Amino acid sequence: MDPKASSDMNDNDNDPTPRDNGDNKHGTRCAGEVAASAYNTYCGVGVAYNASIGGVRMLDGAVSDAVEAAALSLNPGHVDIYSASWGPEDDGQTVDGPGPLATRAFISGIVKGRGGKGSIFVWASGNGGMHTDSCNCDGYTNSVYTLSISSATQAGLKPWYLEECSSTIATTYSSGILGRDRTVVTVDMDPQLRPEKLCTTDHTGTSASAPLAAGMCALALEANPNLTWRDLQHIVVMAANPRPLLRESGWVSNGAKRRVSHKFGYGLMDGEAMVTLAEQWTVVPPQHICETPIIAIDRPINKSYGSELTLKTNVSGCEGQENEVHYLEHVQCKVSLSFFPRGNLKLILVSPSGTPSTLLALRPKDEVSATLNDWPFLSVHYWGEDPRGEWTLKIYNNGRKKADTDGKLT
Ligand SMILES: [Ca+2]
Ligand SMILES: [Ca+2]
Ligand SMILES: [Ca+2]
Repeated sequence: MDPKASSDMNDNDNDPTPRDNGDNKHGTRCAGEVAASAYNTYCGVGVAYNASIGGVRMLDGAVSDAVEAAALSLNPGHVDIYSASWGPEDDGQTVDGPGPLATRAFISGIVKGRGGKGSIFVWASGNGGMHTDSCNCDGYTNSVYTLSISSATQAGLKPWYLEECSSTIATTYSSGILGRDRTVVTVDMDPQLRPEKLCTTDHTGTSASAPLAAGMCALALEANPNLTWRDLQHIVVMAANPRPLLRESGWVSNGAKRRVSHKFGYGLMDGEAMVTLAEQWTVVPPQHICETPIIAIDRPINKSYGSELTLKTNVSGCEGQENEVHYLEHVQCKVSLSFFPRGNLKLILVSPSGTPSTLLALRPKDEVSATLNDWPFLSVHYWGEDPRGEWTLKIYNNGRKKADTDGKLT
């Protein structure tokens, strides 16, 4: 346990030991997956047992933008990887993300963390599958700066809690159907330190997947500490293995001939493949950001069921300029619109290579709100593609709920 990677934002002290109310074991369980010591006689071993680990107590009290920002920027010269298994409500009707301070914490971590190589933020993609939630409506996991991690059952299938979206980069195993599929073995919290209560065989959900990913990222950094935050994302993409997960539908081959899925990203993370790649990795050139001209012409979104609105735009990839993009990593599509109910809408972006990516899937429970305000939908599905050519955005009104008035794409 590393005090320099620890803090208690709820009680404003240095000791993050949880308050024992029977419910505050989540962080301890996640920590055990990453760094439980080798050769211990209690539970399984942590993925990265040479890593030191700290805890940030922040969710056992009022959570503000400032608290989140402080947690995400804790000692960024010392902490390499931040693993987060929390976020907005998974109720299938929320569109919410980091506030201004947390956003600055992410950017500051990317720019200044790890001596300028960039902090690694690993994020659970969310457990709202039962409420048809979309992880692209969660601004933390939908962020370019986070590695968003999904879950697969031990059989390589989609678990009931999984949220599908285009910002998920890869997957690790976790729980599935209770009683049939296994759950994750890890350290548990017992304030009395009773040996028979120090372990659990019941850690579940994408919360249990993100720490496994964080552990594998730690192994890659152990093999090669020079990796930047983008190198690590490249390594995750290249080392991910779709084969164990191919029984699930929805895989497409993108323009770089890499299979990708809205359920699992590029596939099951493979620690050995990541370490092998890390050992021989050449650091990628600086990130180029190319913005296409904003299309700011209002267009109606027809209220009738099955209506469809198509926009096309030609993209140069800033060819010939200093910020020319030779191959794609993250694609953000910022959308402002109003339509009620918002959950009726499905947004699909198609790249010049013909790769379709669902930016927003139908969310039947999202029938309380009507607007998206410059929401930066992220797709990682175009990784390695040439940006140049015609991009198509399609907006479908395919929800079952009746819309009374036309909406508007702005
Ligand atoms: Ca404390
Ligand atoms: Ca969610
Ligand atoms: Ca992300």
